[in-house]
Amino acid sequence: APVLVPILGDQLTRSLASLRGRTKDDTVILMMEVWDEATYVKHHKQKIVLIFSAMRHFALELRDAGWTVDYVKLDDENNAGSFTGEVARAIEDHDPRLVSVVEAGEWRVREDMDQWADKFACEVEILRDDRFICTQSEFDEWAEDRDTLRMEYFYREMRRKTGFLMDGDKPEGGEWNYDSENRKPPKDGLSAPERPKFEPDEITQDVIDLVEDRFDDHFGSLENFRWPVTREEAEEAADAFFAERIECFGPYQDAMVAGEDDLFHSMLSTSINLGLLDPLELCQRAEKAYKDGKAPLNSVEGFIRQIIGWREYVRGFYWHQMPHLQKANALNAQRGLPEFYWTGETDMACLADCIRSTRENAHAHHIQRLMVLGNFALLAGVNPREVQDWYLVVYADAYEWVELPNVAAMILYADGGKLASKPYAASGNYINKMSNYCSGCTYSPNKKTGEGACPFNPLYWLFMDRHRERLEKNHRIGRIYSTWDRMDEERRQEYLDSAEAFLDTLEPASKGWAR
Ligand code: FAD
Ligand code: DLZ
Ligand code: SF4
Repeated sequence: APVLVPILGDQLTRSLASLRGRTKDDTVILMMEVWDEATYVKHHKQKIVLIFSAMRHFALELRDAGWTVDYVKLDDENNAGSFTGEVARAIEDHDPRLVSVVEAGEWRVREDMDQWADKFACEVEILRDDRFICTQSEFDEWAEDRDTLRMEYFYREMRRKTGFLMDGDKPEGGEWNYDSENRKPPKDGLSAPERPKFEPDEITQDVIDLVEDRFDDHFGSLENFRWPVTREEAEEAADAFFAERIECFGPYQDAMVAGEDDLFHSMLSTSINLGLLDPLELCQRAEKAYKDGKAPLNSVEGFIRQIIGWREYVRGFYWHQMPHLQKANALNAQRGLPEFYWTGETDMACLADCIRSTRENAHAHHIQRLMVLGNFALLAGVNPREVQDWYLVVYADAYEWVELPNVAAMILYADGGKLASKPYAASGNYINKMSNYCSGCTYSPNKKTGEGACPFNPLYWLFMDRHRERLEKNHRIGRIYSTWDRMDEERRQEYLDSAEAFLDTLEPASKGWAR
């Protein structure tokens, strides 16, 4: 009897723990396109194409290398529609002596997986996903006894653990973090070299047809599908980043330019999360670019921090805070998600551009997700569940373990400040400084209230006023209230009225776009 190795859609690497040490004539690999996964939220069409196409390519690669792969397509006649149903069917077909699987990235799936040992009449082993460098017990130990969890201190531990950019026990260059050098506003006409784009091959085209047929009512356009779907393509995308964009990655990390959808970002998250690229290898390449004098320390440190810092940290945080993180709503935000998040129909130029990119590319870069889309949802008091669903649907790199901490804790402060030391609330001034959006907007960032005022301005003060009791005590934000208190009563009222008048114009989403 063979060993059955189920490989999930975001576990597409030959160095997966469940394949290590297995022999080809003694193993059946199971890969399954299942309806449950494709619809637990109504994912962006490109996200489904990406995952199915990458799965199909990976299955071929495994077969070419001599592995036996049982690949279940979405439309296969007997497809049971769920991971558990398909594993049960494969156990009947192959009569394995053992099911060996790598733990799922998401709570929902891991709960099901934890039942397998009881459900199935054969042994089941669930292996740790060692594509991540920090184990959960390591994270939990670090988090224990801390009221607040800060990425920065966790990150230093990961620097020590991996040895990246370490000079003995000191950080390279003397500082752990060079973010202060990474806030350059975009110069006029800032543009970046175009990233490699991968035209759909026959396999991808088949999946595109399937998705157009079966997921027609899902959000997003398929026209622009150019994501890497194999390790080879992903490597090419990484090569281009290290050759052409990493130098400016740091300085312009927070910049936004209308129509420039990628700027100097790596655009590698989809490939890393699928398993096509190894995060540690990318950090090694970044460090080498610095050592070879091809990229400045602030760029390289910033890139490495995103990966061994933020990426590892949010994963640890997710498992540490689940399942209650899903329901957290510390600021008691109750508004429905505005319809324009789905349609892009808003006269706020910054939001319109970020939503356009989201629809066309299933991507928006970090500062767009954080300071435009996220900041608006925070200030407008949109309820966390709907914002979570939106982010999980619309981005091709979105899995709950990475999406949820970023949305609930980072942008919405729904965890009450365990992850972020203060809410990332900002007025129009910030967006105006870091982008060229405002010059093409019907609103003016310099106008504070009344007609033509940038809505972020009054919303900012409404938010601060509403949450005064909680935020006044926060030493990073409390000072802002002296500015508020110095305004005369009438001025404060103008802000609040202006904000309420704007909020009254928001239409909540008209149909079930997400579920
Ligand atoms: P780069 O800017 O080139 O960064 C390099 C890599 O660092 C990324 O590929 C990613 O792997 C990692 N990284 C950077 N920031 C983060 C972060 N905050 N959390 C985790 N990893 C990070 N990233 C996802 O992969 N999936 C998501 O569902 C997701 N949802 C997000 C939601 C919100 C509200 C915010 C603010 C951020 C979210 N991020 C998410 C993080 C980040 O925006 C994306 O990883 C990034 O935009 C991907 O593009 P890139 O590969 O060009 O990133
Ligand atoms: C996101 C996704 C989708 C849309 N479809 C599938 C699928 O049909 N088969 C599969 O193996 N994986 C899919 N995925 C990715 C899974 O949701 C992902 O592996 C989970 O995060 C596991 O926790
Ligand atoms: Fe966005 Fe306000 Fe600038 Fe318009 S004026 S682009 S709404 S920040």
